[in-house]
Amino acid sequence: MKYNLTKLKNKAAKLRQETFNAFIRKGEAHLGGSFSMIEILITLYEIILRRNDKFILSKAHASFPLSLMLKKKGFNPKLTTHLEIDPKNGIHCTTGSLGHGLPIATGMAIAIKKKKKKRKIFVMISDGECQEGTTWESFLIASKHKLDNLVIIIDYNKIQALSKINDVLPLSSLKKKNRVI
Ligand SMILES: Cc1ncc(C[n+]2csc(CCOP(=O)(O)OP(=O)(O)O)c2C)c(N)n1
Ligand SMILES: [Mg+2]
Repeated sequence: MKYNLTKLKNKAAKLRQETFNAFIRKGEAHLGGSFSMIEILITLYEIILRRNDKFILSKAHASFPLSLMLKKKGFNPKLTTHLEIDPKNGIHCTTGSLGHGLPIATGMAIAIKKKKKKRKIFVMISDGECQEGTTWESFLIASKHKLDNLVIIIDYNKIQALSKINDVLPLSSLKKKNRVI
């Protein structure tokens, strides 16, 4: 896999700046959760995703960097906090109410596995969403159905809105829990 790290870093810095400007313009919040996932987004869209793969942003309160990046790629998604389904513009389901993106992605992965299609579903969830029941149900279902076409990325930024994960509800040994599943 060939890539130019300096170019990728520059793209991330530019997207971070554009995200900040858009927040100022629109007067929106959730800057921390948006900034923490920018490098992951750049890596996915520049290196990892193949043509028929789908990416779902479950933590859609932080949708600005995704929408701004999709615009650069020729799509035209709405620039709003929370995402509304718009497949022709790269938004494959409605997300924003936390804990929903992963269950939807899991269902999509089961469907494409049954149809024996080669594509993969990538989904980014937040560490805050790991406190939710729907997330654990999805982990268990993905494991039972051996969903090797589902890639779950957890943005473990240790914050949730204005608090720290460890102060609200710690996720201790997240790695171990996932290994067991
Ligand atoms: C079901 C639900 N409850 C509450 C909210 C309000 N809310 C928006 S962001 C957020 C916490 C964000 O923290 P985290 O989920 O860890 O995402 P991060 O921004 O840190 O990536 C909350 C509680 C919501 N969007 N959905
Ligand atoms: Mg968080």
